[in-house]
Amino acid sequence: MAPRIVRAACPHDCPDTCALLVTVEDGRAIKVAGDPDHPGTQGVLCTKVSRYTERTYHPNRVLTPLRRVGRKGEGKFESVSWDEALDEIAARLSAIAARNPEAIVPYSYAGTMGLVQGESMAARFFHKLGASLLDRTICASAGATALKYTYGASVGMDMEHVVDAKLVIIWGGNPIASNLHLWTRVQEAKRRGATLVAIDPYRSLTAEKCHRHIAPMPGTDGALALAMIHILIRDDLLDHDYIAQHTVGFDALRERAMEFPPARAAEICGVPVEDIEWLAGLYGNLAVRERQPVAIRMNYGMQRVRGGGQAVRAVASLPSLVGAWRQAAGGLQLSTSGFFPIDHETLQRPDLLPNWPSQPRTVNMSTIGDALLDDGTTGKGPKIEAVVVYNSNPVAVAPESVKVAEGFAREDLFTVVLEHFRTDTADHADFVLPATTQLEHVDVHKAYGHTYFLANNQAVEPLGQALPNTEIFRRLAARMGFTEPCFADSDETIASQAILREDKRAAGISWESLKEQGWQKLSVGAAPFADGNFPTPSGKCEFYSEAMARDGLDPVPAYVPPYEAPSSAPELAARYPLAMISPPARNFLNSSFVNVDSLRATEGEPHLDIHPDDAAARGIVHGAMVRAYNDRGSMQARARVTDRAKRGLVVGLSIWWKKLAPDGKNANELTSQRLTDMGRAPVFYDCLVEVEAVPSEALAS
Ligand SMILES: Nc1nc2c(c(=O)[nH]1)N[C@H]1C(S)=C(S)[C@@H](COP(=O)(O)OP(=O)(O)OC[C@H]3O[C@@H](n4cnc5c(=O)[nH]c(N)nc54)[C@H](O)[C@@H]3O)O[C@H]1N2
Ligand SMILES: Nc1nc2c(c(=O)[nH]1)N[C@H]1C(S)=C(S)[C@@H](COP(=O)(O)OP(=O)(O)OC[C@H]3O[C@@H](n4cnc5c(=O)[nH]c(N)nc54)[C@H](O)[C@@H]3O)O[C@H]1N2
Ligand SMILES: [Mo]
Repeated sequence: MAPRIVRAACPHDCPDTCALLVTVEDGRAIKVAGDPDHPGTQGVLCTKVSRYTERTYHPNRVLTPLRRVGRKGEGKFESVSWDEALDEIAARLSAIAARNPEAIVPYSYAGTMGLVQGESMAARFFHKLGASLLDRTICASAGATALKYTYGASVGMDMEHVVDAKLVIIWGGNPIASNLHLWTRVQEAKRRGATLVAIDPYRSLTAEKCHRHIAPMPGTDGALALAMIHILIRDDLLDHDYIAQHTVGFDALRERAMEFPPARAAEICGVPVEDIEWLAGLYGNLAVRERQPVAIRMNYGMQRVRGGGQAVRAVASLPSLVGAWRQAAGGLQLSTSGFFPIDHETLQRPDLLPNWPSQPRTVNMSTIGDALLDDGTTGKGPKIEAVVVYNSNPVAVAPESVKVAEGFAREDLFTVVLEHFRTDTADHADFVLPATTQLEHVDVHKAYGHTYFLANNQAVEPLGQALPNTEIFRRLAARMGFTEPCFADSDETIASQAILREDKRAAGISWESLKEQGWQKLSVGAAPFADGNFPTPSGKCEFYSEAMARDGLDPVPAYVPPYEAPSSAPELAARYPLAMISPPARNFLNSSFVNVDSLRATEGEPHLDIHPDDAAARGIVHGAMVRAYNDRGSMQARARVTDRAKRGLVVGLSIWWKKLAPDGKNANELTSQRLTDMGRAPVFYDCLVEVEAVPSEALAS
């Protein structure tokens, strides 16, 4: 048979959400390529996803249901039939639910971003069951909450226009690793004369290619942004008309910014005062005096600290002060997901909850370690008796993972994991259920870095006995006696339910047209906030937020210092003087792909980048094995002595599978379960450690 090409979508948690063309020959996917016609993808894929077939046909795919035979965490399983597995799971969940369904917790994140495999049948199942709700905070909720208060939703400029910007500020992001298709456009902007600036404590792959790199200590961006606002006001680099017509709370913002003269911010951030003056001057002059487009690509790296939400609010105020929104190539983007009209109610059916509209308790995924170790007497609801994990690998990705692993190792916990592979989490499961990959199922996708809906048509039959998440929950629902018609919806039906077609942004877009064409752009204007019209209660950009005041938060953008920094925790900093961050490695996607040999080979082994002065003070030489530690845990890594890490900072690119690391540990052994100022999100990059050389006889084998 001649090869055929199937239109698909990249399922991964990345702003680019690429349009794929899958070549299928004799029922096997032989190639995954980027769609040359999709304006974002432009025919190019990242190294990881161009290797997608290596992942799908990986020899270690879980292809039958597995039942645990060893200790929890040991990873010893036997194959069982689907009937055996589902019968026993349904019986166990029914027994727990009969006592208290809130003792059951679903745990999922963005292993696939698909609306069908990500949120539909599973959500219906757990709603009907009355299980605990999961607060999905592990990535973006501090920034998303801040945007909601400031702009009204996760909305921003369309990066297709960034090629025409004259200044591009990449703030807390590393697009070469984590937003590759934006980088292509930013380079085009550079060719057309734009100045590129990176704001990042680390000289990342991206920062080293920008014209200027400003390196604040982690968690200090709020002070930096407030000092920029100070300078814009001081030097009258303001779009007074835009401020008057399309913002609220300028006076309050001015008052706050006056507390942050550049010299103070320079001290807090550990950056030269000239850098702040230069950046604010360039930004304000280009936008206000020369009427040139200035763009900020903010990313999630900067909100993984205590003050992450307020920092996002401060940065998000900048484009409104200088009227950058007036031009399509100006403004700011953190996320575009709020533009997508999605029918979450139909997908998830919250009305199936037993006591709808009253809600069961909510468990925050970012503190799953503490939640699993809670004995049920602390007032936070019943002791957790069962966890069903899908689309996530919490033992590797959730903070303070010593506790997460301890929780998942509880012998009295019943754990089911739907997975492609035997991850660190799957090793703790009572049952591992084989899930299909993106090539083996149907889905529909929105994006958070662009404004296209995408279809994922099924390219090949499921491998082995793998089933889509939806089908696994459909079968479980049947066994639990759930008879609502929505439990019989096919994946095609669910895909067709996802888009709110009456919303004018979805004009002309339906599942039928999407699966034919592969992708379709939302109707969102080129400069969506040129005339204000922010989706806030006031319709304006809210420097001052009534809603925040009501929610007990500081209603004006503020600087909230990190939990763990010399200024806020001197005693802790005396013992653990180095700030550690663990942002994504280029060849991994969170913890996905770590087990693809060719990609892991490129990353080599876990590394820790440390400044030459900090290394010398500890007798650490380049290439030595080191141990980073604090009161929560430790991990080993190979030292790279480099001034990419500024003084006082160490960087361990992540997220390694623990069992593929030399000592069976990763960066999350060190991170804490404390939460951000808003959005209840984790503070992965707000983490003090000490580092020591590992004597060679103590090396983990
Ligand atoms: N290759 C690859 N791509 C990915 C991912 C991946 O794991 N691998 N993950 C995906 C996911 S889930 C997400 S959420 C995004 C994340 O991607 P980004 O939003 O780009 O965020 P991070 O990668 O967390 O961090 C980006 C940069 O922020 C810097 N940073 C850390 N702390 C601070 C700070 O306090 N202030 C400032 N200004 N900068 C700071 C880091 O040094 C890093 O270089 O990428 C997605 N894309
Ligand atoms: N130290 C540190 N920790 C971090 C971060 C960091 O920068 N540093 N980043 C954080 C961020 S931004 C995020 S988003 C989280 C990410 O955390 P997760 O969303 O848990 O992401 P992954 O680690 O990629 O795990 C996803 C799992 O889902 C599985 N999967 C994929 N598709 C399917 C499917 O269709 N069905 C089923 N059943 N399974 C599927 C994959 O095999 C994979 O094991 O990690 C967070 N943790
Ligand atoms: Mo994320």
